[in-house]
Amino acid sequence: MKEQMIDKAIQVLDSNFQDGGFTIPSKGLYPFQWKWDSGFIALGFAHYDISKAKKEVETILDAQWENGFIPHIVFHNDSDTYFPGPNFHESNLHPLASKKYRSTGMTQPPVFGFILERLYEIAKDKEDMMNFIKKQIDKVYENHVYFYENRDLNNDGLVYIYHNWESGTDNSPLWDDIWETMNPPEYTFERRDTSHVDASQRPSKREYDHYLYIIEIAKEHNYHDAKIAELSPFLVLDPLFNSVLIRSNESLIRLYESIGNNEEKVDYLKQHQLKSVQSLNSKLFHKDLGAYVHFDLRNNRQIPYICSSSFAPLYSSAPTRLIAESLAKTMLEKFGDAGRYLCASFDPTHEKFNPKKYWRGPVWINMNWILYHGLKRHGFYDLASRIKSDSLELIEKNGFFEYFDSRQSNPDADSNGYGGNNFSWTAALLIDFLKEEV
Ligand code: 9WN
Repeated sequence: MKEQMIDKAIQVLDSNFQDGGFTIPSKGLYPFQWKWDSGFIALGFAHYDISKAKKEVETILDAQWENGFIPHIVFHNDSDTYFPGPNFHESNLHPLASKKYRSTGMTQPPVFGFILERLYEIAKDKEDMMNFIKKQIDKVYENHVYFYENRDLNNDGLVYIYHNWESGTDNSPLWDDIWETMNPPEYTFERRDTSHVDASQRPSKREYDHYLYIIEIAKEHNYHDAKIAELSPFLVLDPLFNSVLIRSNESLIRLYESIGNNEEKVDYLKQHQLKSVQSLNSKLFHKDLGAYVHFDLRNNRQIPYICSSSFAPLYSSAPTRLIAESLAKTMLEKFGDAGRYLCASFDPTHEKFNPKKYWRGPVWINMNWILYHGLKRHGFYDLASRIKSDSLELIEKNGFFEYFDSRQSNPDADSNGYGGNNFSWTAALLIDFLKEEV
């Protein structure tokens, strides 16, 4: 069974790999290269085709801007199956944008620090992988410097995101209260996603109006960071984004230390790391909820909802023993009742929970991978192995979907699999889960 699943996953990945040296997340629905997808996809390749793994990382990092920024989508081709595409985003408005690739002017969680380290663990030829890492690591470091120098508004080590697409958890109920503070125009545009996926599993038209409006504001100011910080109606501290940054800092520090001769960079990372960890715990941990929460900087208020991102700091060194215990307890009590697969993307006990709609409830395999490693790191082995076996069961029973219904007996559909099918990171992380001993 294990070998069969791995073979199927390899087929998914290989058929999504493109001639340009990058992998699309899913045919039709997502026809370009996405930043955090790319990192997870590289892990899958690394177990059976190391050159594709390296190519994937090399290609996305090649799209880095002169200021260290790495965009969330790189438009390698002219596909018209996705909206909004390159002509809407107009990354060339920014004076330091890549001249080689068209892209968006927003980013996604900075996964590449820990991805490089995991690639090293997986690689059989360590020397060859270390040579590759030596060539790429400064780009990842420059990306972290970009965040700390441009997006750390309060100089406390926490960096903001200015768009829900930067969070990776695009239409989470977390953002509903922010949408209420805005009144964007009703844009006329042709959605492409709903011709690939049932509309009941995707964001609404009105939600898209909000998404586009934030980009329009950023574009009016040529994607200038300081202007975005001043004017964007969406400005949020996200525990997932920040803990991924912290976790990637850890990896960069370890890798630079083993490479040697990089003291200045290591010092820079260590100093910022200290602040980031302290602020994550003091500003984003919500004691009464027993979870990390998001903070809305624009409206100066906490967003007091629990979602899968609330537990992501477990993947980093940030949580103290007490915080880690409290996170595991909340996850088990609210998200882990019998009859439910772990881990729903939004609090299943909350009225805003929707088991079928995108980030408003379904289980996502990349989040499960982060949570699995986080729980294990902090010694919660039972919960960790439940997340792993739930992930494998969901994929085995339903296929390589983008997201899954967390209800074990699902009254609404024959399959628990939703969104895009033959989805790359689902396949890649299944391989990494099954080959974990490496
Ligand atoms: C917008 C590619 C991406 C993921 C995101 C996921 C979804 C895009 C969309 O697909 O977002 O970036 O059009 O819905 O939410 O996490 O990286 O797989």
